Amino acid sequence: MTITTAPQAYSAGVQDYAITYWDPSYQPKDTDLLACFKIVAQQGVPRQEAAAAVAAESSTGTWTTVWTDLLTDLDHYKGRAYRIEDVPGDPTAFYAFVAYPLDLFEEGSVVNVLTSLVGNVFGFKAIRSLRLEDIRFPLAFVLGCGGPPNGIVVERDRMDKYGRPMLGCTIKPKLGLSAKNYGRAVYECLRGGLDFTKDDENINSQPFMRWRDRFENVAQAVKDAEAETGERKGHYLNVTSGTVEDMFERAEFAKELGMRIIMHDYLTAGFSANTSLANWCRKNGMLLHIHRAMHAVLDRNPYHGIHFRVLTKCLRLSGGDHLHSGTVVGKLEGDRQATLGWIDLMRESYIPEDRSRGIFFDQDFGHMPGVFPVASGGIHVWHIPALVSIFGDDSVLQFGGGTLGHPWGNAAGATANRVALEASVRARNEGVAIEQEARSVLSEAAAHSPELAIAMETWKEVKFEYDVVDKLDTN
Ligand code: RUB
Ligand code: CA
Repeated sequence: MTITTAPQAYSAGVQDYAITYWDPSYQPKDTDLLACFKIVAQQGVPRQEAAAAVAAESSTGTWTTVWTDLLTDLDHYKGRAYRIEDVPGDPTAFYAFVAYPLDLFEEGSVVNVLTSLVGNVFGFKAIRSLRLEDIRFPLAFVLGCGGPPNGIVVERDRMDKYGRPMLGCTIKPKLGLSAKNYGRAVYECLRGGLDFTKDDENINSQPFMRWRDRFENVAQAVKDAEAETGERKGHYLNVTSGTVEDMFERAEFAKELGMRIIMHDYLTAGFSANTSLANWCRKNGMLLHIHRAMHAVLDRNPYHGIHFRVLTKCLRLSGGDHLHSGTVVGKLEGDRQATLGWIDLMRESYIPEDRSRGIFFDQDFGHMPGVFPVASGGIHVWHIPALVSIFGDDSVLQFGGGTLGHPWGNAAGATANRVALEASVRARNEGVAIEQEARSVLSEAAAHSPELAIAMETWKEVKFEYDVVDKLDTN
């Protein structure tokens, strides 16, 4: 590193970004943090200049050259746009790859990485639109992050559940139930065969059900259902609050009640709160469920924002044991190949570049534990064979309406899901192509389960077949 103290080489002027920040000869180092942006430049702005401007504004640069550049080793600290690629099927946009030296970022802070990479640069006038498609976090950065407080293997032992996906349910209606009725709904779902129930993302501590009352009634329901079934059960108590002090007070109380798992809305509450809570969970032996409310604001527009695969990586580094991943088949958006890509990013320790799944870089998570993907949103018994085949065993399948909408009530809805799940897993283990054979697998199981038969009848016409807005870029 050379630092020039005499600024004799300086001449003032508007930054010609490409001169300093475009370097196609650069070979990224293993320790560099790499990013891929999808850029649509304003008319007349050359691609290299736009890519270099993004590299500059997200690292060391500003709109003009500054004499203090000569007081630092700019060549070491600057981000470099090192490659430009066409976007398949779209002549208006291009991918720009940028390499950042690791010492631009505070160790262990995804907050700091995001403030640089998706900070001011998104408002740049010379750019029509910008999307952060992927980040390669170097292993050196990964190892400085806490990651999931427990991870998949530890959670299976805690919950004493193996060889199948786990089953959950979001209690509905989303808002308005009193604490006592809420506890009753939880108990019915858990005794009927679910492993988990869940607070909805917007349940915090409203006037109709203050958090302490909810926690007490839910704790009783969990204990009663465990006693009745002889199985371990959990309810994700949402500790998200308007302040982090309140969040920790709620987390402490959940622990005092002997609860196994709590929940956090990581995007609305923010990454700093999330990492602090994950660290608390790790110290206190609590599992942490993560909801992604607000993600579609950031990730759904193919030309703007942050792709969900980036939000997935950031959450794994920040910490969480479960993360909502979409369902592919349910009521909410999720392209199949892209979803397979980000569920690999949640669970695997090494994920190679795979453009057919939208993965732009090899990603090494080292020994960092994996996160359970959570499939949730408009799913019901008919979807179970497809869900088992898409998500595999290390997942949580959650049916809100698809449990509580059962004409015979919550417990019957839960039983229908449990029977359908176990039948699907058994058929898969026997070598049946369960996605193609869904109808026969479920019908055979329903012959011995009136709860499943009624569920199949109730939701036989409910499908969510719409065009995907955020498709992978292909020709
Ligand atoms: C599901 C639900 C979840 C959404 C979140 O309820 O309330 O919050 O699935 O979406 P239901 P995602 O099962 O009744 O549709 O998991 O895609 O983030
Ligand atoms: Ca919800």
